[in-house]
Amino acid sequence: MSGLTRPICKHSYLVQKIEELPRIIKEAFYIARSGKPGPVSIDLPVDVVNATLKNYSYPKTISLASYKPNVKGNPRQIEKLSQAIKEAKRPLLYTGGGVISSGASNELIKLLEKTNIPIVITLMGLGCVPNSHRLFLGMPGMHGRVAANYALMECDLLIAIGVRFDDRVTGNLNTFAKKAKIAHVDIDPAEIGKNIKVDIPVVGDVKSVIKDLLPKIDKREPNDWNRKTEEWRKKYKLKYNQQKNDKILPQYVVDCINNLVDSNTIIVTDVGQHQMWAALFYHHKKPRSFLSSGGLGTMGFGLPAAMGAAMAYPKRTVVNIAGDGSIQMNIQELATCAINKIAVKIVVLNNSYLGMVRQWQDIFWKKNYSKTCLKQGPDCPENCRGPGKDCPNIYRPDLVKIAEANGIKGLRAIKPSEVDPVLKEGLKTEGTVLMEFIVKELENVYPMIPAGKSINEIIMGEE
Ligand SMILES: Cc1ncc(C[n+]2csc(CCOP(=O)(O)OP(=O)(O)O)c2C)c(N)n1
Repeated sequence: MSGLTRPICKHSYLVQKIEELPRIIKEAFYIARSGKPGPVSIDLPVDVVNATLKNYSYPKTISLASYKPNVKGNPRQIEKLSQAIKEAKRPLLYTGGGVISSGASNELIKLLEKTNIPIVITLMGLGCVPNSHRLFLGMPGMHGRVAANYALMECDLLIAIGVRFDDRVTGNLNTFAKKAKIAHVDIDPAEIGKNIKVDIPVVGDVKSVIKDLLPKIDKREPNDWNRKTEEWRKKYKLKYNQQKNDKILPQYVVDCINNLVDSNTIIVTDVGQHQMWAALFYHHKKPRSFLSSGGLGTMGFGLPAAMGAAMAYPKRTVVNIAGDGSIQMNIQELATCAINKIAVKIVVLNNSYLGMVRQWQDIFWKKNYSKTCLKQGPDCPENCRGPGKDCPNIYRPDLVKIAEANGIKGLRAIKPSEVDPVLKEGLKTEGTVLMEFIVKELENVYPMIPAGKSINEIIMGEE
């Protein structure tokens, strides 16, 4: 087991003697929570589980020779960064999950206020600064906002904080932020220089580094660059047109959620198109309030993660925005919710497809919708090009019935006019509720920069 978990965990322990257990537990929690947080696995063989340890105590201190996270940034590197900010004409902040892990939102907002530097925030960082902040340009990358991507293309100083230059953000590395000097602040030295050459590396905890940086920089007034980025933000708005559609648009459902929940709400997503619509259209207000599986995004993450959030914060509303594919990965947990009274509000954006894969088949594989239609049945043509008017296959699983069979309330909206009432009823109902929204099947997430391409190859999508 420890061999299996080692490559996918931050650390893996195999307890061989019961006497080791207190030290291992103490170390495991320390490793999991410190530095760059990550899972630690403790493998307990059955003889250890059955053994008894008398008079145990946890060690008071921890000393791990090979693990000493460097919290304090090097003052000379911080000085270099402050100098670069002074000299830059077109600086840009590129921030991510590290800001949230480090609890550095307040410090980051102070940095924004003092410097007026525009900011882009990755999927894992959403909420570290509220979307409503005047300097926020949006999420960057493959499904990011145009303004955020144009800013990455044109900046002359990129201040990357708690990010990892993920390929979904950078696209083609040969053209990414080509005009910029790059500074990278991260607690994990292995992240620095991993994907991109960095001019000013700063190894340290994000919060500590920003705190040290703040007194070293002068107030910076908005300039032409601010006006330019603001112009892009106003010109390239995220849009959808529910009025023009008789089918429910997924973006509209997310927008309606915005109007009905308070700022304490925790949004949890699965993986797919719905994840991108939640990231783009939800009004993120606070850190640690948007849980999503980034990187190797795993379908089925949403419901269990939402259950964990609901158990940790029983007074906060927890909404799991899921796809009809993802929800079925761990749908058995509906019973766990019912038995343990775990209140998760599940919003399924049901497009009858593994939508994100279908979108790629649509754009890059000549609409060869292979194995992505979830209502596929025996009469389906081998190379279906999408649901024709007479599609005979309506074997879509009835999610409302599945919810009810597990002792959970199920609601469904088919027409746009039903979206708001269903959400209102679902959100005010106590306990777990599954709300199914039958959305337009072939809607795509735009804008989109195809994998490995440059920002100027962006596909804007239809009006
Ligand atoms: C466990 C797992 N299998 C496969 C994938 C690849 N994948 C990414 S998105 C996606 C489709 C998700 O479909 P759905 O949950 O219905 O969401 P939609 O894209 O339709 O919103 C798939 C298959 C994945 N991310 N995780």
